[in-house]
Amino acid sequence: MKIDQATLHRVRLPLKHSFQTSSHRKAHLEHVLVRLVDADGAEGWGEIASGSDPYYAPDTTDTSWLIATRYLLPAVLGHEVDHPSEVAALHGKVRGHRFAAAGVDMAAWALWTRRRGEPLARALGGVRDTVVAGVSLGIEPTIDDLLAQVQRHVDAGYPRVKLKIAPGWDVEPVEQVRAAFPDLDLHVDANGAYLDDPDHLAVLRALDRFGLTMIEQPFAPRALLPSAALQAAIDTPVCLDESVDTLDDLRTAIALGAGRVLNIKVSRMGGLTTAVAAHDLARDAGWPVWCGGMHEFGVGRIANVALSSLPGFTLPSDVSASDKYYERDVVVPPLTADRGVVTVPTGPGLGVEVDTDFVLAAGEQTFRTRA
Ligand code: OSB
Ligand code: MG
Repeated sequence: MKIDQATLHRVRLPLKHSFQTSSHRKAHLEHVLVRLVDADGAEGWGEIASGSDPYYAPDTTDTSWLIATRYLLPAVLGHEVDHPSEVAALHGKVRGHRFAAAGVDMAAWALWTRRRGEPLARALGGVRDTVVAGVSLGIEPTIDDLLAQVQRHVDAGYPRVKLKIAPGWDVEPVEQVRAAFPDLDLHVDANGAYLDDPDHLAVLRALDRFGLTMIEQPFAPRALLPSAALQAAIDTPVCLDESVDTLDDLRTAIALGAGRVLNIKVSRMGGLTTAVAAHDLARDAGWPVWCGGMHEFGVGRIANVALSSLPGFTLPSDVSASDKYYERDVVVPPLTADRGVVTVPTGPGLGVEVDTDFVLAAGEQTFRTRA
């Protein structure tokens, strides 16, 4: 296929319930939808799920927009590719900016599979018709508010709940949630907020007694040595998120024993192509994986669902139904979950339609063709 046209659409959606991590609070998301059109007029959509601010990753909505328009799209437009995995090599000189690259990669996969009449999940190597979704819950003003949020999502049937933690909001909320939900599949995510010092290590070790499925990203992204030392000292598996941007990061983490579980985020790793390769590497190392979310809109979340149908995704993914996040979504139909089970689309490409009227009305866009 030859990618002839590209359009970027900046879309802002308010969150139903604002979300706080160890580093920041957000009440809306501002993602960039990527539309690629080939020489035969077929189209594919991807999503650049950068944050508005550089608090999870260095990327932001603005930096991703800049890199996509100035570097990635010009490198891709007008080139003939036989397979979406070739797209990354076309802009291979660009360092970092994986969120932007992920949106382009995803659109190329969506386009290629749609042309072939093949579901995205099957093309990626998916083997499951349904995937299990968990929910990720932010830091709440009080523990009672948190307990109410957990109850709501348990009542909706989600079988796994992840709690954001931060120094000062850790042992106590986890202890109370565990006491109220003794059998729940529960895990915590620190987004790198803990230091390799005695006070923080004591807290992390104290979390070991709650039967958590994992402690996600306790230390800063590059702090793999403290992560390996913690993993050696506790029974709870350590899961890596921000520490693994590339396949080389993953090889290093595995060699060091810096964890035992991998959160694969399509955005963080630069696209579906690398996400599948990370899945393969983790499987060879005996690390179970799951697909993390960036509060994606329907386009990115459908891609996450397709990815989660691969065999190594044995833990629930952050692919909650659209109504967990937003009043309305950018795809039709929106994603639904039945007691936490999401059906993998079987139609060609993403298997859902993008609500183009809504996306076109949503705001800023830029159109590019071959120079
Ligand atoms: O660490 O997984 C994370 C959202 C923003 C930044 C970081 C993270 C998250 C989430 C969202 O946990 C999960 C979801 O999309 O449901
Ligand atoms: Mg995380």
